Amino acid sequence: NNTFMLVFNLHTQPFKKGLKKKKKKPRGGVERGPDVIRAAGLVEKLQAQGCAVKDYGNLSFEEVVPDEPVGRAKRVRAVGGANQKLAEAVSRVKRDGHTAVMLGGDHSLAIGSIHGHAAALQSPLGVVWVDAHADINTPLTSPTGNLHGQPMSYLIHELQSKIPALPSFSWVKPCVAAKDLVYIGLRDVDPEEHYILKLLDVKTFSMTEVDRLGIARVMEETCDYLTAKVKKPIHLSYDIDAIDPSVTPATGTPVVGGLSYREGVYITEHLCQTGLLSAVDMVEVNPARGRTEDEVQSTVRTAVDVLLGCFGRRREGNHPADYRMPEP
Ligand code: 4U7
Ligand code: MN
Ligand code: MN
Ligand code: MN
Repeated sequence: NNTFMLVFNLHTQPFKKGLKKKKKKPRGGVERGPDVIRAAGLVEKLQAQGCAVKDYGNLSFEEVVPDEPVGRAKRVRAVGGANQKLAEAVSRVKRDGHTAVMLGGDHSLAIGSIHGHAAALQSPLGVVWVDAHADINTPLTSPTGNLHGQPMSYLIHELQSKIPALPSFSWVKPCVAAKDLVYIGLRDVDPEEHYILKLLDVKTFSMTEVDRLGIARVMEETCDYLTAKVKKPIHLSYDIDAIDPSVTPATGTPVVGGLSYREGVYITEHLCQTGLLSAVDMVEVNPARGRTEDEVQSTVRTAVDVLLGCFGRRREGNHPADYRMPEP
């Protein structure tokens, strides 16, 4: 297994004002996700299972001040600029033939991550979006103005006529066809997003379908659907809030009724064995949102296990191909 890994950090949400006053020791926000995932031993564990890993460290971005809202959309210039930088970095790593892993940070990093991935390929890519949310609001439909609820809208060809011009977003070109996108785990979809999903006939496996079909059938159908005509490289964008908050509570927008730990890991085991997994985002791990250290650890360990599953870890066990039993 000769996987090369890229670890990036992108945070696009500011510290909440007042956090420092309320809590004696501010624990940081979603921008601390990558460091707690590293501290849980991600790189070492991947190496132990035979992956060649390179940690590129955190990408750094300049503060953009002032970054006044554009309509309702918040922090547009910072997020646009940061994603442009991320996209270039991801492209470089993909052109070198490696698998890219992006650690967030919030889900707005998928704009640069998927854009950079697509730009490096000669052919279209398939996107598997594992999330409680659809993250397909346009800047004009978004009820919150938060860009982490909008990334897919900028990337889908079919939505381009609905996207207004935004500062620092002119480089973003749509690069995913609506038919090449599959959602898994949905259970908190805004009415405007639901309209978009129906309008574009996007393939969705909400928690209702996970309940009805079981995760094994969901994954078979996901892969059959994406590879029906050609085997496309897969971009997995994994929001930790897809998993139930009883397991992964340390995240910004937890929603009850999510995937179990086992379902969450099964998704990655299945995608790994297709051999098509080409890039992975792991986003929305936010240590500041855990109420106890146990809550943080449970969230972070689950995120690590999800990533290990992407790179060959099996629950039945693993052994190196060249293993020899000791002779007496
Ligand atoms: B996440 C929301 F309105 N839909 O657009 C929005 F409910 O990356 C939530 O999936 C988005 O965590 C959640 O702000 C973004 C809201
Ligand atoms: Mn998300
Ligand atoms: Mn989400
Ligand atoms: Mn969120």
